[in-house]
Amino acid sequence: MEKKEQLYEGKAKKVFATDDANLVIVDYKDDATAFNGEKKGTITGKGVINNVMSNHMFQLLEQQGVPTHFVEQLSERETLVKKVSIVPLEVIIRNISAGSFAKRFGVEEGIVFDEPTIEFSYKNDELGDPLMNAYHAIALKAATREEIETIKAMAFKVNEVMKQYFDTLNVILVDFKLEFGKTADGKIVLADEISPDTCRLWDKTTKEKLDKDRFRRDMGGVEEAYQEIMKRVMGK
Ligand code: U5P
Repeated sequence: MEKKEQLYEGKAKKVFATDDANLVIVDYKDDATAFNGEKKGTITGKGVINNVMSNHMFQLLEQQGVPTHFVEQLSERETLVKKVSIVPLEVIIRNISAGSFAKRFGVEEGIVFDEPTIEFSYKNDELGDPLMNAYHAIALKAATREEIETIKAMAFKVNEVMKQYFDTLNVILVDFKLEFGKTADGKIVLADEISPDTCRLWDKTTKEKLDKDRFRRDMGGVEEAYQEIMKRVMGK
């Protein structure tokens, strides 16, 4: 598969065209940002970890019946994926209070919910990804009602698969963000990435944070946390 011109550069990834119009190559960077790009830094080795871990998660989810954009890992940092148009929604599932939920509702972190929650934010950097509900998404033509129902069902399914999987690694899946894409034939598939950048992952025994909150909150031990998750996921 030939890597052609760069189509897009985001905060953590670059996307390149290939000689197949339906496939693109994602190239993961070590660049890290938080708070809508206000905080910038580098997490050495993050690109490799996020690439390998995302591909592992996407393959696990495919086995469990969740369609994803994943095609084939090409190198440590590069993966061939289906070309999709990204649905401009960030879909966040929470099992335990943390982050913006704890702040918005004035509660402490660590409250275990009886049921997972779902929320959407509008993918728009200029506006700071504002929170939105399904009606707003339909009004803005971000997605149709049917697409939103598909996305919701897929997101809860992803949660069930991932919660069980991380439990076997002695990790609690606190919350995470998903993005979905539409293929050329209009099918909704899971896209973007699943990594310590996009999930809150706590050690089950010590409750130690093993995710990007260590970078966001200047807690130190950022690289070590990413490596620890990689070790548990890949067994190395
Ligand atoms: N999250 C992202 N990207 C964002 C915002 C949030 O991946 O731009 C993820 C966080 O890593 C966390 C979840 O797992 O979504 C909820 O974040 P927050 O709304 O509590 O900040």
